[in-house]
Amino acid sequence: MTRVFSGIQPSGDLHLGNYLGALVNWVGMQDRADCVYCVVDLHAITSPAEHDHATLPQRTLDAATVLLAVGVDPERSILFVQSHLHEHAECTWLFNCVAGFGELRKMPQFREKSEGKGESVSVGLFDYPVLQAADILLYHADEVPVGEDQRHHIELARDIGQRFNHRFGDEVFTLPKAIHPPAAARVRDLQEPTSKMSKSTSSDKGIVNLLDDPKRIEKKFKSAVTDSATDIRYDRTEKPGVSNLLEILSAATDRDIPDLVTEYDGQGYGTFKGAVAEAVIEMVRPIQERHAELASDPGEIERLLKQGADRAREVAAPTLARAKAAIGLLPPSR
Ligand code: ATP
Ligand code: LTN
Repeated sequence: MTRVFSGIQPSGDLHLGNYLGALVNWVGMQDRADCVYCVVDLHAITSPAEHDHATLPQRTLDAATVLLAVGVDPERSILFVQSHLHEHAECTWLFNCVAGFGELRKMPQFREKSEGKGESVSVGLFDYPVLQAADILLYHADEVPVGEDQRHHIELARDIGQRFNHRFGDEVFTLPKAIHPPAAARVRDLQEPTSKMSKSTSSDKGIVNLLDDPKRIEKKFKSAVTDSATDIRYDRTEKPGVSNLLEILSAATDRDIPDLVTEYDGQGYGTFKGAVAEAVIEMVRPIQERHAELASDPGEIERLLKQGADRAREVAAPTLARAKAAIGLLPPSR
């Protein structure tokens, strides 16, 4: 069966973009693949701006709770916290000796995040993609569902796996490929519909969090930026606000955009925005209910994460052992 691996950082509330662009896909893939999903807390400590050590444990638990609430099924899939397995950090060290300084320096995410930081930028931030390669390769993942921005990281994982196999023989690693969501799965900021909805750059009014209460969701959609015309049609360039709302409504109701245009054109923006709000509220309602139930019992989440880590280790530990032997490390005597 196809093996899928993906990870998400435990950084802040998850929003509608994360849900429609990534998590819906994670949940759907469980029907056709053997899925491994990870809250990547070791990645979260690579940049000082995002690393708040006081809140990280709770955010890690919160991220796992949201993943369960949206439908990651801990019976069918493996859900765990990255730092609960030492194998990820250890495999990163092996890969550090295979990855090149030059290829890491060129990674677009590193260039962006290190810009203007001079010499103070951490080695961890530089090494971020190598840790990500370890995440993926330890599980023999065939497919990695991620946003377009992660394309270079997945290519690097492939290159590292291929180089390792080539240099040390013994086909230790499976070479993964990235699976990108369709272009339509890009949710825009409600206030600035030409930019993506993003937890680091969107204002509170521009972003809909999965756990926002219905009143708040309604208010945000009612004040979404549209344009000065009144017609409802799909046109990304001329009508980015209306087009974004049409895409959200289409995703929330599972209806085609032309069908929605036929129904709402002529009814005015107020009615249309109200319909989008209502559809999103209905879509997140079961998630919020399930979240409230789960959050009332954090002990149970921790138990599920321990079970996930135990199952993850059954896959990762033998892979790491093979990699260590292949690279020439003497196994300890038993
Ligand atoms: P940041 O603001 O730090 O970039 P983010 O809100 O964009 O964060 P990430 O943690 O980078 O979210 O992404 C988690 C997942 O959600 C990724 O797979 C990413 O492609 C997806 N994602 C994030 N924002 C959107 C969006 N607006 N539309 C569709 N998918 C998104
Ligand atoms: N860098 C990714 C998160 C991530 C990941 C992974 C995704 C860490 N390890 C392994 C897929 C596979 C991000 O920022 N979205």
